[in-house]
Amino acid sequence: MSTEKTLILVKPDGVSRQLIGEVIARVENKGYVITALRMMQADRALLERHYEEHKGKPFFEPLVEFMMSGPIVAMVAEGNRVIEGFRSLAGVTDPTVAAPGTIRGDLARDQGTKVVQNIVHGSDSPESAAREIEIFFGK
Ligand code: D4T
Repeated sequence: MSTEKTLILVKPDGVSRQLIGEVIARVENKGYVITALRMMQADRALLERHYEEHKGKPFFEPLVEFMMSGPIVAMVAEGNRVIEGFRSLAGVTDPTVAAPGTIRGDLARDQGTKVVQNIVHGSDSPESAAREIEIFFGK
């Protein structure tokens, strides 16, 4: 049985706040294995593909601008049920109410910006993970 994969992003707020190591440590301490990793400056075309489900929503343009505002780190983590497991480590989207103990709950808060700045992204299904890993790492 092959183990599951997920795409994790450390967003520009996480990189600028020097939380790359903190995010990686939480993923590795949980027991997942990081099998690919790259730091990059994402461009609009890549982000529009990544966030295509949000096209047309009021936060779409601020989201793309925010994600282009500085470097990001993309990684693939592997392990049984890693998709669900990383989303649990990350906490809910809104950092104000994300549970203490989670990445967003411990490390992020509402900054009063048009888009939520919440340190990390994690794929939400096996289909999204496959699609997103291809966007950031190719086939
Ligand atoms: P990502 O995709 O970044 O892991 O975050 P989530 O899975 O938790 O959230 P999402 O895809 O629904 O949203 C993507 C991105 O948009 C921001 N956002 C989202 C926002 O600023 N306002 C909103 O109302 C929503 C739903 C936060 C994450």
